[in-house]
Amino acid sequence: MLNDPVSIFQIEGEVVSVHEYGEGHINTTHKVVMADGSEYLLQSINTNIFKNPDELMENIQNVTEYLRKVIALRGGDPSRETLEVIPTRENHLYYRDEEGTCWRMYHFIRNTVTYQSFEDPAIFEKCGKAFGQFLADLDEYPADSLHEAIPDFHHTVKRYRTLQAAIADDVCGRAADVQEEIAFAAAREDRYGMILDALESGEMPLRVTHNDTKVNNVLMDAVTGDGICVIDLDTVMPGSCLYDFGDAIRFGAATAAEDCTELDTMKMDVALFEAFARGFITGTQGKLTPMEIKMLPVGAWMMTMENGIRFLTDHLSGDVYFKIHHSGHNLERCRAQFALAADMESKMEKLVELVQKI
Ligand code: ADP
Ligand code: GN1
Ligand code: MG
Repeated sequence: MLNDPVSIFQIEGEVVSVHEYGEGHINTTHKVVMADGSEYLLQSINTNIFKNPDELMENIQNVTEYLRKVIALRGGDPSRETLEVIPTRENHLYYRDEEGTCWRMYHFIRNTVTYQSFEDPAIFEKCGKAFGQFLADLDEYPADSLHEAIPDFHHTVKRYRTLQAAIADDVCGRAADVQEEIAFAAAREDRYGMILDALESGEMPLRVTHNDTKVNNVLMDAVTGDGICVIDLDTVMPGSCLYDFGDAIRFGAATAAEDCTELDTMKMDVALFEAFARGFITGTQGKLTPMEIKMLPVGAWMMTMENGIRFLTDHLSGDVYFKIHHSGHNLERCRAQFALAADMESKMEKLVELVQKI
């Protein structure tokens, strides 16, 4: 842990507490409380995953600066509706300690909550609106100026190839026990290129997207429930709106947790799907093309399969990517994702009808 954040970052006063915070699988987050009641968010960046923290932080700084202007122009509150990086005393965007750990600090956005799941479609609709609005706000952002923090992040075909390589290597000797999951992924191989093909042929536009729209990556107002601020901007890169829509549905419209072990409880809630879709389409302010709207349900399925494939890959590789809380955790996550994808398949026609109607 950092000894004295005040000596490192441009904040003043006396620290009264620092404690671990949030439920992310990648970075480690702390909330810092000061004697005068002000609060900050201190994060160590996972540099196993984000190999170039300079580029990463440059992306975040540029995107948030841009968003502040857009938010002000549309009459919003830039201090609450986007992240603000607090630089170090030497004016760097992050601090590298003696052990090589990289730390960054943000203003803490108060009076907000993050949800791990939703029951009320009206609140989930607000979450959809926030993610849709995020795309609309970045609609004219110069995509070429973004560094690609993780190349091929949503290249589902390559994600599947990585799984195949992990099966072949079988470094932990776990492949024999997961034949059912391997077969589930293999049976769907011909569909993993659906979004990539549409992007490549130009049928669907490449946009600046968030790419990690797990619903706990939007801060919601504690009183009104409105989606206030989209956070976790590490993976903002060119992509498809289907990735952002899809990942949020995968996590937030599921009837059980991402790692649930009672697989028959893992379904997609159609009412939640519909609410989120309405919010998302509204938030994007007419920017989505008819083809994108039609393919939104495919995005949800693709992101669910992709995460299942990634969890299975990590299980086979010895749990080197996602934080786990117990042995076998990534396999549980994989199974839950595959159960959810199977349920989505059975509802696909209905979902396509729904988004057309919206
Ligand atoms: P990870 O990449 O590990 O998911 P996040 O950046 O999403 O890390 O942060 C983890 C959690 O911390 C979030 O889900 C949210 O609850 C909280 N959080 C992050 N940034 C802020 C902020 N600026 N203000 C208030 N809460 C925040
Ligand atoms: C990670 O950082 P977090 O916990 O919001 C991951 C996502 C996965 C998600 C699965 C950079 O998201 O891609 O969908 O876990 N982020 C990265 O829960 O790999
Ligand atoms: Mg997060």
